[in-house]
Amino acid sequence: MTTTPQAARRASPRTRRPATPTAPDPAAGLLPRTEPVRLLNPDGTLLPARADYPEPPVEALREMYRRMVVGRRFDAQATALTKQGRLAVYPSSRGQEACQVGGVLALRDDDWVFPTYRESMALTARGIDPVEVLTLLRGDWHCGYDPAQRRTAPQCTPLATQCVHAAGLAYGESYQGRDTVALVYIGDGATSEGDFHEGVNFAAVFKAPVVYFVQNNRYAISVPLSRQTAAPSLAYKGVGYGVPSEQVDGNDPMAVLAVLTRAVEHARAGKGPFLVEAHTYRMEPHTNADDASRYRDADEVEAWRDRDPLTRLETYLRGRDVLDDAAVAEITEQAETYAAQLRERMNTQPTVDPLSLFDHVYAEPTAQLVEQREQVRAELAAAAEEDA
Ligand SMILES: Cc1ncc(C[n+]2csc(CCOP(=O)(O)OP(=O)(O)O)c2C)c(N)n1
Ligand SMILES: [Mg+2]
Repeated sequence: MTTTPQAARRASPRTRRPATPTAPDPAAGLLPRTEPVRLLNPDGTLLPARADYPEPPVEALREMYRRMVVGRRFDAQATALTKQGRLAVYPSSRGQEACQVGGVLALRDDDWVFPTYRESMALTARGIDPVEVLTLLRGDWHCGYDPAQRRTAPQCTPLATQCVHAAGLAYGESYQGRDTVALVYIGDGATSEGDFHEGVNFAAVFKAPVVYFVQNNRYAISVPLSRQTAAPSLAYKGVGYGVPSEQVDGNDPMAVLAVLTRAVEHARAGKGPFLVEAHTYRMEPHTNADDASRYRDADEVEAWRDRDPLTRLETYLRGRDVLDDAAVAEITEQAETYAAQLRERMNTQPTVDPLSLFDHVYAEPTAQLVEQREQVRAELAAAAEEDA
């Protein structure tokens, strides 16, 4: 016997039609938390433990503190060297120590770093000779260290181009079966550049193991964040490319290390790129050649002084009994020695062969380059003859 639909409805009047199943939101896993991850309060006290970001080992945090102290001293010394005419220009990262050092500590030695002009401190924290780091800013040579040997790209001045380089390198590494991760340092302003979007998109499509680490220090020279983007935060730029992201308090060293460690693990596990935005602040002008008082209030700078990443970590480590006055004095002394040696070595003027300018531009020099090199050689020879 067949039953009509009407008869069936009459037979069970209380039966409800099943709700249309809603598909899970494919973007849900990609969005950052609405609040930046924070593990330490600005006064150095510990926040309640969280399962998603466990506290890094205390020995790692102590080493992070040491490198931050030495890094800050290096930074002050480099700024002083510009005043003595020993450096052409220096972009300070004072205030950004947690990011500078945290990015490096989250990596293995055989991972790659793609820095900008602001990452001198990160490079010294990676163990690169500070004189070699400052070679570019002294104007002697494009890069003072061997990028292949140090697994560290030359510091990049054209904004965001390193995003594309890193995507290519990381893809190449994974293509060859290696589990290398590339970490890209990039500023808030540079996330408006096409190369940022192209790099992130390529890395996402080809699952390249890259961590894009945005140091949002609130300014791109004089342009404040409010004129840079209308996005809820820069971390949200990941979702459009299918890249998971996170925001972190960039002045909380513990949180920066925890978040970057997880981001690096994600990339290394073959899950593709990860985007981290660190909220921090550039305490000094853009470079020694900039006057920041023309575009920001002293009150604003003062307010950020209370969120200093060094005192925050120091207070925490003292509370854990892994740092005391004697240990702080020893680390401070190490930093002073580091700065004194740098000062001394930077007082020696390097001899640079002007013709070396033409080396390494291309693997095989072009005809034009050979011609230009010959022109410079002839001019130098003529000048030497005049002097004789
Ligand atoms: C392609 C390109 N455009 C413009 C510049 C000039 N420039 C140098 S630094 C800078 C600001 C970058 O700001 P941000 O990305 O926030 O990095 P920060 O300097 O704050 O670390 C600009 C516009 C450049 N170097 N490259
Ligand atoms: Mg900036």
